[in-house]
Amino acid sequence: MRPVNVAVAQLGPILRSQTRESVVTRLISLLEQAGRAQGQFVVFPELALTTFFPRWYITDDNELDQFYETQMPNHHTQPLFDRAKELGIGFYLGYAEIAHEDGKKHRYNASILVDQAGSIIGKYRKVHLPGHHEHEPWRPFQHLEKRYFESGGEGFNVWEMFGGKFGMCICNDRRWPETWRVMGLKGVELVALGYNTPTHYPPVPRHDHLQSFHHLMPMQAAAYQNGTWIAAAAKAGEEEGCMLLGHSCIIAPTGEIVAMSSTLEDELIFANCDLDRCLEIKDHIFNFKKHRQPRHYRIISDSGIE
Ligand code: CDT
Repeated sequence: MRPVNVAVAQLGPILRSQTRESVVTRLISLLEQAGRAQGQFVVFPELALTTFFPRWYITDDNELDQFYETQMPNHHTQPLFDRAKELGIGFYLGYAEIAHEDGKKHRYNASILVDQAGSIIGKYRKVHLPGHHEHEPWRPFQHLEKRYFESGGEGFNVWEMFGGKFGMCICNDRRWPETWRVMGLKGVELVALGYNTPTHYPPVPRHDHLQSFHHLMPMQAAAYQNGTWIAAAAKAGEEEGCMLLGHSCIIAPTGEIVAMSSTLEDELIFANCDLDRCLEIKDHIFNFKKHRQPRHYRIISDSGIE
């Protein structure tokens, strides 16, 4: 057995006026609660340090920059790293990143894996950016991720943690089978992810009642088809007039939901995830070496849409 006691730390709304200090205080409180329940690894949401700012069309770069981190950890988040290290808890955290690379300024929707010693051991930059690039005033709220972020260039990786292979993705990535299969091919055993999912989808409102289904169904399938645990943390509830989906969850490699949040507020859910249970799938029904037929799958990576 390789058990890891995983806690998903769902966050309720974060208002635009709320400071980083007040948010980090909430994160530390959740971390400490997780520690009291013997949690070893805590998953926080996507863009967990601020409100979900892509809902606004912001034209002033200085104003926009306020939502991003230029360093991690920094003076706001250092107390979270320090407390996690004291408690010996690892964590996943999503945030908006400004990186200066090749003499240029880049913006990413990023996440990190922090080990029990408080060191960043993995970094991921969101690949699948939903929404739109230009201001679309007909929408009740914007979803300007395509404007405010570049798609990450490093793809989907896995890192050694807790004696297993941990992966990361962010929100919209969870809907794409390729996200999971790439990590699956790298032997992933637990994928952490955060999300901000509005329950109203302005382009196709007739799907609004399916938001939870469309959140859970691809992840349950992905867990099963790749033999991995999935720990998914929402930013939930009514945030600045926009309702965000809850249903943070932990999914077993069998595809079964083993824990799910029941509020739209700050809330912890737990599961003792035995990484060895991945073998029930990886060694049998989805034994890739024995059963995959990649020669028939080339169109997926070669071209995209025909
Ligand atoms: N944050 C994020 O990726 N949200 C999207 C909303 C889809 S509609 C633009 C999601 O896939 O949940």
